[in-house]
Amino acid sequence: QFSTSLNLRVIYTSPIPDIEIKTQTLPEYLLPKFEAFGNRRAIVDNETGKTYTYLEMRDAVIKLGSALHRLGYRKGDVLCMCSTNNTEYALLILACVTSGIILTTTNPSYTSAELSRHLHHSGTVGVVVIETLLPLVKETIAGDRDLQNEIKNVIVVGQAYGYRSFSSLLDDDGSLYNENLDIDPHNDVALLPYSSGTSGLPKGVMLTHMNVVSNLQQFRLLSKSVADDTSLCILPLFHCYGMIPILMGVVQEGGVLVTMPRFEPEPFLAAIEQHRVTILQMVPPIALFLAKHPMVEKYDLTSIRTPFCSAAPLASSLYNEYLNRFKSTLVQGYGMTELSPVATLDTMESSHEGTVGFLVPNTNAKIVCEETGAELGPGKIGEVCIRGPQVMKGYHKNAEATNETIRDGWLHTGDIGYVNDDGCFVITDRLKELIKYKGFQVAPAELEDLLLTHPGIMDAGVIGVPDEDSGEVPRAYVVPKPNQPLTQEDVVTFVEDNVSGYKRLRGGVEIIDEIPKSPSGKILRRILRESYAKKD
Ligand code: 4UU
Repeated sequence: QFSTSLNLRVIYTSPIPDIEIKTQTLPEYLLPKFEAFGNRRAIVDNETGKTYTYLEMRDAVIKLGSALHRLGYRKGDVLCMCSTNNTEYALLILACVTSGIILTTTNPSYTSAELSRHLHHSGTVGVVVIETLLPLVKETIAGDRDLQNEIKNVIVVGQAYGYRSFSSLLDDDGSLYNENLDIDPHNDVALLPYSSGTSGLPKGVMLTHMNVVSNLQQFRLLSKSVADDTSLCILPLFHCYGMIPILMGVVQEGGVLVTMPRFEPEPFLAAIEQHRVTILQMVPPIALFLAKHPMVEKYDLTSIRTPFCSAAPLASSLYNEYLNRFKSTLVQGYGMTELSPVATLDTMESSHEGTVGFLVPNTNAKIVCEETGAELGPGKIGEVCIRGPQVMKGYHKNAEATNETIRDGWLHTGDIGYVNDDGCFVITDRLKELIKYKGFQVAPAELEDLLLTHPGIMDAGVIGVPDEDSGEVPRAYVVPKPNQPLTQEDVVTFVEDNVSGYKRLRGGVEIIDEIPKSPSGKILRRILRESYAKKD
């Protein structure tokens, strides 16, 4: 699917005709569906067995919206959720997006310093936290005057003396629900997940109501998720993948979402068997586990109809191993937080080794040459750029990064790829500095900033290096200060002590004399990557 005109524009479109996307807010889009699905099961907590039907879920989100208004939260206020997956998380996401409150989310493995930056940067005025993470939140706020002034409440999922409980919000009568609903679908932000984009530190991604309403309708045409689907929500709800395609994608069809707090092999397999899961959204390390681990044979996983994999490159060998074991192709999707998040999708029928499928409808793509900016035809490799109603409004309080990323309406993904003869997209490499560890984002700039605070380090550069189990792992290159004893272990330990577990320097450390840089001072990561590749 492409067209070439005289001025050499090569713009790709979806094989599916564009659809009409009505201008709507998320409450206008979602709530009537919940009402129509009535007494069907909507969300189930795998740990506690707690279940909500669609009507109960609708009532719960209205009560939560009303309770938040009663507590003083107004349209546009930012609430932050710090939790692993549970039904409360799903309810809070739906409550915020259907009541004008902006939800931002953190990785539950954050350290206090990481959480502190997130709370400051996002302008959070209220926190919802699970009991086990309350000490972290308390410690983070207690040491910080500004956070103490800004944050109105800390609401606890579970029980904690002296704190308002999430369950008490569900006792609200719902009468104030309508108070925050004067929402502008094109401008008002619904969700504020964090992503480092093509460079630098994590940034708040402003997804408007129409970004999300559009993407939900765009991907449903290809994804073929259906009303009798049951999905196991094992991927984190704090990430765009969990919030939008998994949670909202399943509930917009009337399916069942089973929440699970973390990946543990036996409970994961048991949950698939017990709940007869039909649609399983994965990242490559989970697909790898299913394709390879002997334990998998002990469980009945025949209920899985749609094994879906996204968020990081899927190796051809893994695609084939999965096919051999399950006699079923893995269906892939490609996108990014900044794209709400879906840009391309496979279908069961179209899934091919190595491709990420077709553009979703109402979406254009171009592949541009990194050097000349020329638009490239099928088979030619360049940077993938995307245009459509799912392109974010911008980065929160960062016009510079927004203008660098969105140019003339085109979102520059920082991914390298091409379009094959069938019109399917193939992602071959990453131009941007982002590292993906098990599908989680690790921003090299963040680790470099940290390394520079070490008293023995003069300069530092971080890259991702390939790893079979997790996709990529961070590796640091450091220049010691003169006459300072610095060992590789010092550096690994220093990072380990200061960041969440998933950002650790699993790819090792190399002590070098100089970090290669461009004349403008940018780290030439390509040279570090090449030097690493030569080592093998
Ligand atoms: C190679 O990971 C995501 C979004 C995931 C997603 C989930 C369900 C996409 C479509 C879908 O249906 O977002 P971020 O912001 O965390 O990371 C985005 C980056 C991309 O720019 C790319 O480098 O993650 C990488 N990526 C992929 N790489 C995402 N999907 C793929 C993929 N193959 N299929």
